[in-house]
Amino acid sequence: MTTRSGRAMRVAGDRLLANIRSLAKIGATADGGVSRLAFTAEDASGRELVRDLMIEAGLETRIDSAANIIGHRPGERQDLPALMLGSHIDTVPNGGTLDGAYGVLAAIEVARALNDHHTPMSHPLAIVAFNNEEGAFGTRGMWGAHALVGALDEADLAAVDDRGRPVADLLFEMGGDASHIDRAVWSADRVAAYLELHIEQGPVLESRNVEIGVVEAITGRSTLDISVRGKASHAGTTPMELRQDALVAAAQVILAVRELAHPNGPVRVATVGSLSLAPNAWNVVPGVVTMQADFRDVSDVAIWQAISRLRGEVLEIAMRTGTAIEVEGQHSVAAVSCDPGLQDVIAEASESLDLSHFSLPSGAGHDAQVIGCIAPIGMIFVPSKGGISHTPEEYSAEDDLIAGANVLLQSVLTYDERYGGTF
Ligand code: HGY
Ligand code: MN
Ligand code: MN
Repeated sequence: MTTRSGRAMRVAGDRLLANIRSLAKIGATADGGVSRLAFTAEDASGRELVRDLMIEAGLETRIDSAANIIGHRPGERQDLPALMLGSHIDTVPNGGTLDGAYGVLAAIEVARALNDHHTPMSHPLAIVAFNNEEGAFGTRGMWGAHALVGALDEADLAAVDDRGRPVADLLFEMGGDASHIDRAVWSADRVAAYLELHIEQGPVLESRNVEIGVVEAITGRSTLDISVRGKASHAGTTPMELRQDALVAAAQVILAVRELAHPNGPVRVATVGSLSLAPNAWNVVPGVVTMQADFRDVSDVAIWQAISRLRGEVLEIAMRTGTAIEVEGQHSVAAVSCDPGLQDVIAEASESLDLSHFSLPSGAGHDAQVIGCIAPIGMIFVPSKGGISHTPEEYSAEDDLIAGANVLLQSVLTYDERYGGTF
């Protein structure tokens, strides 16, 4: 795609990298990671920077009632629905500097490059920084994306986070408004397509020495709340055969969860990633354990099978250990396929930039899979060093980050040229 001056249009790579570094400073941790959890002061500062960058890029910027930050660029055809680009800037605790942030900043850079090169599009552009993708403090993940497609329920809005803070208050502090959450909803006819650029967060592209990932599908996932109730008692005087040790039972549940993943179980991956116990004292037999299990697979049926099998296994563990174990479905997000036409656009854009590309599923969840309820979606990956993510070691080469942003830019231009005349 050439500009009116005939030059091949590219993003301003140095500006993108500088913006990534600036955002990475907000919530920076001592070991090079970032803690910028949704609904925190760090999140609020990061959101301010993103709004400023959207305004600098010439976007008409607003905060919707779900506290999503949305930058609008008008198209030449008012009758066309918007081409939406986005990702998130909130992180996991002590996470990486690129997960989500890269996609938001690259999308803003694409809009700025189009304006710098005085390049109008037929489609309006909507650049979105989705609120609370990581599900901070026990709230639902992809929170802002769920709001945008109208998929939040009363329980989500009435929820209290695991610090005891009502989500409605948290939302208000970020510029949202739970009492008018319906105003955040976009109907399907308003979104032509959604594109998200993201780091792969896995090892596939690096292991194959490929520069661009064309995402075929995004994994489904189910998060379960598991509680184990035994009986706290004196660690010195309670005979082993009389104990109802909640942590011993929980350990068996954790191993059962592990066994439900390949090669022995139906799902691709299974994890118990968070656990708390009470009274959590060295000289007391644990009385209560609460934990969260996460099952993921591109087949929702496989996830359902894993949950069913786990429910059966915890009954046996409870009998064996004299405990009571409850498994409650917390949040599920369905697996979603990426639009074949958008996959072609991304592959062509990569080839036009002489970049190697490879098609793969996403093991991580993304806002894209929720937006997939109302629009065709496409995702572009760049390689993650060592496949590492959600930790301070998360890293992608600068050339790869710039290449991914150029693929996003070219995909936007190709899409607009191909579908801009229709409707
Ligand atoms: O958990 C995930 O896959 C995403 O990073 N929220
Ligand atoms: Mn993440
Ligand atoms: Mn992410």
